Amino acid sequence: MTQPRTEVTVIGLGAMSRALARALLDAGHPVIVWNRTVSRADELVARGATLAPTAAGAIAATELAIVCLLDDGAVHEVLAPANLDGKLVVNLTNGTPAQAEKTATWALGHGAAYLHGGIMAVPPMIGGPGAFILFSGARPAFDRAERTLAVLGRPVYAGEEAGLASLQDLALCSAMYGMFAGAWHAFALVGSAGVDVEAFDDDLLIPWLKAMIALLPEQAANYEGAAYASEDSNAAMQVTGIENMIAASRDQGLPDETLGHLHTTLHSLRSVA
Ligand code: FVH
Repeated sequence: MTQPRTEVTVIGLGAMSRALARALLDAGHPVIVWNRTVSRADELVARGATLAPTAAGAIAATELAIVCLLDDGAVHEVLAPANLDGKLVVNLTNGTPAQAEKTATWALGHGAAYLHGGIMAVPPMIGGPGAFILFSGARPAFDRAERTLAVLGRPVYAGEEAGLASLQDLALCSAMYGMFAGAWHAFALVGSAGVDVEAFDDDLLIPWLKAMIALLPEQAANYEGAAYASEDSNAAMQVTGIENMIAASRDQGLPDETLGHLHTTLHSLRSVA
């Protein structure tokens, strides 16, 4: 006999929460939704979700509430009037570890179990094989919800401290934005000389980045501070290369801020070597 699927409340219906609600509905979960802008629920109601008139009402309707709003301020504003006693609140709103710890303490103080999450996916990836979600908080709370949360993406337990998921989420996003910032700068550099940016991306940049990713395990194993150099790629040589990148950017009339911090960190590494 098939088990009935857990009822889930989804608070917030931005691009991400709508994707979360859709994945839950597709997996057969009854879903109660609430959003400040009511019209954003239309598509989900048409798919079978129930729209609650208030956030407090949506939270009262089920044992498990997933909250995914713009920021920590919105979370507190929306949850303040709700009765959290006996609920499991899973907060997937991006924020700092300190905010997660504070919200966890607040939710536990109101009788709820609490998990904080970091979604490592963009909305179209939700429910697909590439998505994973970091969770931190009490292990029994994670175990209780894991099967339902797995519908959204691969659940990864990050530890008991509520801030650990956010810490790793922000670290992963920092690495991602570092890569994107470098790529955007590279597009600007070659584009400024009339090189076909799409061909550059396909033929050169993507294979180059894939090859460089293979160096990360060695860098992680030898990580000692904020930068990395080796016998094969010493710091002084890297500083010279970065100075050339900065000079070329200036010659092409482009900003070079994304390179400045690399120059500073590698320069300091050279001075301690
Ligand atoms: N979308 C993405 O690519 C990323 C992927 C990784 C995880 N993030 C985080 O997910 C959170 C929500 O992001 P989102 O993409 O859904 O964001 P929006 O589409 O801008 O929707 C924002 C929702 O928050 C509601 N909201 C904002 N302020 C308030 C408030 N003061 N009171 C009540 N609700 C508020 C907003 O409501 P409305 O504007 O529709 O009325 C949306 O429901 C976020 O933490 C990302 O970092 C997404």
